[in-house]
Amino acid sequence: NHPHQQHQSGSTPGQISPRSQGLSTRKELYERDFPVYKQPVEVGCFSLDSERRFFNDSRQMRYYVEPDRNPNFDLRDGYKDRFIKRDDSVKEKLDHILRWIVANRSKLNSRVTPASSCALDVDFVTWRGHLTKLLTTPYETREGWLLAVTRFRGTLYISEVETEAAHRERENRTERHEEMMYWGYKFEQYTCADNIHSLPDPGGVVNTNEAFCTVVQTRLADHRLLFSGEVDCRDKDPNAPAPPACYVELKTSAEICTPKQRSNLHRFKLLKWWAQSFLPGVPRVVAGFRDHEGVVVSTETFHISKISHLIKNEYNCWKPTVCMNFCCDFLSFVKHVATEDNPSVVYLFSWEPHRDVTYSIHRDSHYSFLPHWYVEEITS
Ligand code: 0WD
Ligand code: CA
Repeated sequence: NHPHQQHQSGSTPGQISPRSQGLSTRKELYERDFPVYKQPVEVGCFSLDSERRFFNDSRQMRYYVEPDRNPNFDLRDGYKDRFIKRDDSVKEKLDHILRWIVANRSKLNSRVTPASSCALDVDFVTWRGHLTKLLTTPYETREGWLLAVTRFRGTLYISEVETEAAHRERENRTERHEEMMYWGYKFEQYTCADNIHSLPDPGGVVNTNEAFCTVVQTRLADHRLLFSGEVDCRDKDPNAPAPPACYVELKTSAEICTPKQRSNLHRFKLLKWWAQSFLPGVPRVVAGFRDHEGVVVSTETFHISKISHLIKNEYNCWKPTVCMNFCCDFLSFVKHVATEDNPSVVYLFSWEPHRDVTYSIHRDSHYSFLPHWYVEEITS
């Protein structure tokens, strides 16, 4: 049962160390041709309302309204008195995606397969944000991750577990950090309208429970993926291309005053922005640049397809192919390791910077994350 022999096509075996049974994250090992990544197709969407209730529709969709050339958005406005913050100690795991699957199962079983093999016709179900973390792993030097995996009816479900370090970070945030987390949502309020005919309402309440999520299907080499990601807004032109091509991702970032700051944006932030939007096929990111007082003084649109050219001039920069090949090899590794098809078994993959990816196996533990209602629904 040597991992080299089981390793599937599309990746070289060198990354798996036989001694540690781990997967290397060294970037040099992933510099090969860009793997096949099929154009992501939106298969559905869902909304979470101001109380975090699930709706199988696009009621929380918002529409992008291009800001002035010289915006003057005060991102601190409303932090004290018009802000309802989602309780981030509540771990929702994959629950919203699973609810979407239950409500839309007929869209997923297109092929005729024996009832026992692959009930969903996909290999992996996860959040887009978890895949973003995988894409950026070969370049990450600060934060590790924990990913719980369960094989159920042939499909591998991947759900993040908060690390000790992330838990401590969350419980010990400074007041400044808490406020800066609000700035991103406030920028959304300045640039998004509720319908194509209305304008943004900066006087309203910011409620971070609300979300619009796209559900996309795609394939990375031989891995069939189904994942969901939160989408900030869409182009309000009714003639804009179909989703996900009409979607717009919004970001805020510190104002750029020196060539060194621009270089750092390219080398570190654009990696995260590219990975997050490339995965679901969102074509552009609009960045609001803010000063130290939290006032947005300019905006800039980054086209995802142009980012790889933008960064080519940077010394020692990240490469999209390394990100995609690492993710692909990690998914192959997961397929080989997580072999027992059992909703209460969790294979816990863990990674810390400068280390290999390792795993441990947990039966009927607090790591189990597929809810009974889901297991029942899919089994029946
Ligand atoms: O419970 C959990 N462990 C997680 C829940 C982990 C990751 C995600 N979620 C779910 C939530 O249901 C949320 O609606 O996150 C959804 C968004 O998922 P995603 O698109 O896969 O996440 P990601 O790409 O990391 O983040 C997209 C946006 C963020 O925007 P910026 O511009 O900052 O990247 O979703 C928000 C945030 O606005 N966001 C979250 N919202 C709710 N819960 C979370 C989170 N844990 N993380 C980011
Ligand atoms: Ca955003």
